[in-house]
Amino acid sequence: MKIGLIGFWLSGRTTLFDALSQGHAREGVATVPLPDPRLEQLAALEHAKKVSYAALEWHDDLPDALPDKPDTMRAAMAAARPMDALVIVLRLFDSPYAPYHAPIDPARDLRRWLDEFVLSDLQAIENRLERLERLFQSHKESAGDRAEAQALGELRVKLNRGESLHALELGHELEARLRGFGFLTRKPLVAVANLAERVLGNEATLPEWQPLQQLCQQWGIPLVALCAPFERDLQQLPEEERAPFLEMMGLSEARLNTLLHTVYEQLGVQRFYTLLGGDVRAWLVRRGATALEAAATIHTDMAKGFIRAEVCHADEVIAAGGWHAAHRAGKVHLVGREHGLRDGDVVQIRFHV
Ligand SMILES: Nc1nc2c(ncn2[C@@H]2O[C@H](COP(=O)(O)OP(=O)(O)OP(=O)(O)O)[C@@H](O)[C@H]2O)c(=O)[nH]1
Ligand SMILES: [Mg+2]
Repeated sequence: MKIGLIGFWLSGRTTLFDALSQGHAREGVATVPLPDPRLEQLAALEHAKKVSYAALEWHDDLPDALPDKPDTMRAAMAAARPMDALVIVLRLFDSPYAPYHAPIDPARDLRRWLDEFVLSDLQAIENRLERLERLFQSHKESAGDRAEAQALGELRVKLNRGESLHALELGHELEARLRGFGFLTRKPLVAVANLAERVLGNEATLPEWQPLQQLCQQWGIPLVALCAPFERDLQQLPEEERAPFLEMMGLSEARLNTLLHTVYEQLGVQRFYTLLGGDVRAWLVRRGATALEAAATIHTDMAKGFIRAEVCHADEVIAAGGWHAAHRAGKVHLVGREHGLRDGDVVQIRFHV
């Protein structure tokens, strides 16, 4: 899944991206594994030869955007559409190099992005409705076109009222038709307040914090505070030195992990695990996915030849001391294709080819 970093010029996007990618990036794109202690425990119990984390694809290749240059904003919106989620980096540190809009005001910046999302989506809706209108005039439309026009009309009303389209349930068919638009106001969003290092951990005392937090709450956008250069430096330390370093700063966890976790939560996905031939692996599926969807994620042949799946939650596998032990303890269940998986299930597909 693609995660796009957006932010105004010099907000610290690339520094954050460097912290995420740790130098393993190509042309502003990096595959970043999701931290997963359960996977590591499973791997240890199964004596895995290979451990494969579920990963997200982070993008720092969206064009630079300046709030007072509409064409740069439009270009950024166009590049953001294909993303599955957007992380909006907001400057909350003072910098002599950031010449745009002098006082620091992350709430203003976030509002500016949200306004742009609304405008951009409205424009896309107008364009599509115009085209549909022409189709209706020539009486060549299908029932689906009619339903789409109606749905788009409703979306337009909501956007004009300044409401987000987040919570909107459209039904399977419409959802599929509208997916191609990549509506920005429907995307999972996470706001990042990029702080100066000296206020890290005390961000709530900043005068800019309250209005930002309020705006985020109003829009249902989770907010993560971090200092991008600090996180980048932290990642460069050997793993065993990170915890003491964080402690010294009065922090319990790397904020980068908080960000990864928050993005994961917003994506509407869940994890499942496979233990195949010494490769212990985490996969992502949509939240509430069935055993058959899990099979299809692994391999189309597994879905085609699906017979049954063996399922046991990773925590139970770990508690039992491994997959075979979980079997012996009667913890592994045999389920059919429609069985809904839980976040963290270990899944073994039985199939014929
Ligand atoms: N004090 C401070 N400086 C930061 C922070 N994050 C980034 N910087 C500095 O701000 C400058 C810009 O950072 P970048 O990460 O390149 O910002 P960007 O958003 O990618 O900028 P563009 O790609 O040019 O739009 C660099 O000099 C960073 O070292 C921060 O949290 N605190
Ligand atoms: Mg950059």
